[in-house]
Amino acid sequence: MFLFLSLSCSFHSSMATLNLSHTQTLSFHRLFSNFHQNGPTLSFSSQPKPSVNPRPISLKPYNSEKLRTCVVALAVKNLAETEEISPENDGTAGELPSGAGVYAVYDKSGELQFIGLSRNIAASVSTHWKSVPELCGSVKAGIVDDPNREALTQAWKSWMEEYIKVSGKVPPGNESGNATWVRQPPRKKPDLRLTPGRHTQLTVPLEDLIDKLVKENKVVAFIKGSRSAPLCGFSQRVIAILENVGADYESVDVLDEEYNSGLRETLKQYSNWPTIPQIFVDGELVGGCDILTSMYEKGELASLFKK
Ligand SMILES: *[C@@H]1O[C@H](CO)[C@@H](O)[C@H](O)[C@H]1NC(C)=O
Ligand SMILES: *[C@@H]1O[C@H](CO)[C@@H](O)[C@H](O)[C@H]1NC(C)=O
Ligand SMILES: CC(=O)N[C@H]1CO[C@H](CO)[C@@H](O)[C@@H]1O
Repeated sequence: MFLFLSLSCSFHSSMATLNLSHTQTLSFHRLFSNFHQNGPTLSFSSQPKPSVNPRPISLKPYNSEKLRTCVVALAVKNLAETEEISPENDGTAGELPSGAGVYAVYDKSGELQFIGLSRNIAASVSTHWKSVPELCGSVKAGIVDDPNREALTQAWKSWMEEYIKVSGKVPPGNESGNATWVRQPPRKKPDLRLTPGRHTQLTVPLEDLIDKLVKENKVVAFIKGSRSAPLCGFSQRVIAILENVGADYESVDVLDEEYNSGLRETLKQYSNWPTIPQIFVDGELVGGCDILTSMYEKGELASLFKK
């Protein structure tokens, strides 16, 4: 684990911050240039076994940026140590985290097929389960706590390296030109706003605006946060489900105090429902996350969302 991460950290810096022998550094760079060109199957048999000598670690010159990257990678357990989860048939049920991070999909015979990177692991996995069920058996997920682009890439690379190191090859789904797993990011509509802004005096009550909005749009999800970045687990789940069933829906951020000021409380009165998220279809409240989830699991949503 340690050696592995130190390799992955030093890879990013031409001035290696950790003391690696020349051969190790070289073979590592070769590994990665091969990997990026998607060259022939990688083989490590001729490489010398790195001598594990974790001490002393030379961290000079001190560079907080690099150090941070290393620490972030450490936050995700390595692939071998990560617990395997077997989602239900649709790939959505249970323990899968809806946060950002890295995930690995194994087929039913336990072969790793794909290592992916996602802002919403649960949503990505359920997409795979839907599009290529025959290749999906179980999944490992590593949440990245501070999911900036660099940290996510770092986590993805560390799993990739680990897999390549052990198996000598890139996961089949990550081979170049393989479009089985990577598809276009879902089209993102903007979230709807109830008002032109906090500074404008409303001429009609907020309740009327809500009423108009849910009646003029087939499916409306009132959530915390935006559809591209839901801010609570329930909202995330609702979005994941709506995306998964391919619903053409509108989203409204109840926490947007600039454009939807007062919405959170007014909505609860309007619908007589105490919690957010709330999903409306044809102007009627369907319910919140639990109800939507249960309808989704019973396969009742497709007909509900149909015209
Ligand atoms: C790196 O480690 C080797 C032995 O592991 C040692 O001989 C060498 O002096 C070290 N180099 C640096 C720059 O610390
Ligand atoms: C892509 O990868 C999957 C395995 O994840 C494999 O079954 C499929 O045949 C590959 N497709 C191509 C075009 O290589
Ligand atoms: C070689 C390679 O990295 N292929 C793909 C593996 O999966 C990631 C994540 O989706 C893609 O970005 C890579 O292109």
